[in-house]
Amino acid sequence: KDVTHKIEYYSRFSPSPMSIKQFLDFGRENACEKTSYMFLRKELAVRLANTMREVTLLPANLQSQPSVKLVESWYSQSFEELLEYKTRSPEDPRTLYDFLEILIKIQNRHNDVVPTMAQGVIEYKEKFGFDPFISSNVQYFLDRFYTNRISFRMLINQHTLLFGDTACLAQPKHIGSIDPACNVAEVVRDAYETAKMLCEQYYMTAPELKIGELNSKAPKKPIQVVYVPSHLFHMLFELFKNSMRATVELYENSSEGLPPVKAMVTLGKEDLSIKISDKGGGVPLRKIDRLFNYMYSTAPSPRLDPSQTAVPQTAGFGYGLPITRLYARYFQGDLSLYSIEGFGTDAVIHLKVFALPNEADDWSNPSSDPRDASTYKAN
Ligand code: W6P
Repeated sequence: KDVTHKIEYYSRFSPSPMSIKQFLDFGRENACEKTSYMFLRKELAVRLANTMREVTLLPANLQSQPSVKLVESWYSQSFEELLEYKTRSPEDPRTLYDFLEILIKIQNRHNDVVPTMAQGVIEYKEKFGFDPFISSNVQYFLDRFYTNRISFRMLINQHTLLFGDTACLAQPKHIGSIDPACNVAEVVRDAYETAKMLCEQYYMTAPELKIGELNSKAPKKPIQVVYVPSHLFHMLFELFKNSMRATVELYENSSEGLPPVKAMVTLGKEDLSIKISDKGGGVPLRKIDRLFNYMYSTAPSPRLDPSQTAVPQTAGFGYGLPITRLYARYFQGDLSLYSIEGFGTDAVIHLKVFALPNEADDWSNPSSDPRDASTYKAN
C-alpha cells in the first residue's frame, strides 16, 4: 500500500533530538513560525514513521488486538495529514494557519493513546495470559513509545503555544510550555491539593502535607528551575496519589490520626531533587519492580457497575508510575523509589539543573537493539 511505502521512506530518517536549551533558544528571541513550520512538517512525519515501524516489531498477538489497531490507525491518519503539507509554501499565510489547526487536531486525536494501549494489553492478557518474555518486550516498547509520545506532544505544544492566537496571553514569562523560573514548591502544593481533593472524595479523608525547602545555592531564596510545570505537576500528582492511598489504607481501622506526607525540595549545583515521603507501610522489595511494569500493573477496571466508566483515580497504580519515570527521564532526570516495608516509602524525583547542550535529548536512543518479537508465540 501507498502509506506503508511512505512510512518506510520517512522512518529511514532519524529524529532530531531536542534539548530543553534548544527549545528555549528557539522560543525566546524572534521565534519564527515559518522556520518552525518547515522543521515540524518533516520532523513530525519522521517521528510518527519511526514509531509506526516499531509497532510492527511487537508480538503479533498483541499487535492484532483491536485497541492496538485503533491506536495504529490514529498514527497513520496523523502521518497522512502531515504529508499533505509537504508541498505547501510557508509564504502563504493560509498554510501556517491550517498547520496550526491540524497540529491541534492531531494532538486531540492522540489524547487517549495511553488508556487505549493499556486496554490492548488487557485484551492480550485475557486471551494469552501473562508471559515474562512478552512482558519484557512490551516494557521495552512502551517505554520508547511513551517517551516518543511525550516528546512529540512537547514539539506540537511549543508550536501551538508560541504561534497560536492565545500565545503569551496566559503566561507571558513562559516559553511555550517551559517556565524559565518554575517555582517548585508551588507546583508541589498545587499537585498535593489536587490529589487531596480526589483522596477526600474517595476515602473521606486525606493526610496533611509538610513541605521543606533547602536551597544550597542561595539559602532562603525560593527554589526555581527551568522546567515544564505541567510535567512536574503530572509527576508529583501521581506520587501524592500513591502516598495518600498507602497512608489512608494503612490507617483505615486505626484511631490514630493520619501521619502527614512530607515533601522535601532541595537545590544543589547539578540536581534539583524532590523527595515525597509517606508512612503508609511501604512495599516489599520483591514487589517494587512490578510498580513500573506495564503488563503486570494493567488490570481490567473494577466492573462493580457497568454504567460507571469513571474509575476512581486513586484506586490503582495503573500506568502512573512508569510514565512518571519517563517524564522525569525526558530531560535527563530520574525517579527512584526507596521503600521500607513495615514503615513507609520515599519517592525521589531528580531533575537536572543545567542541561548541557545536546545532553538532554528528547528522543529515546536505544541502549540496545529491540528484540524482534513479532513472530514469537506464547504457549
Ligand atoms: C507506597 C507505594 C508507593 C509508590 C509510589 C509512591 C509512593 C508510594 N507509597 O506505599
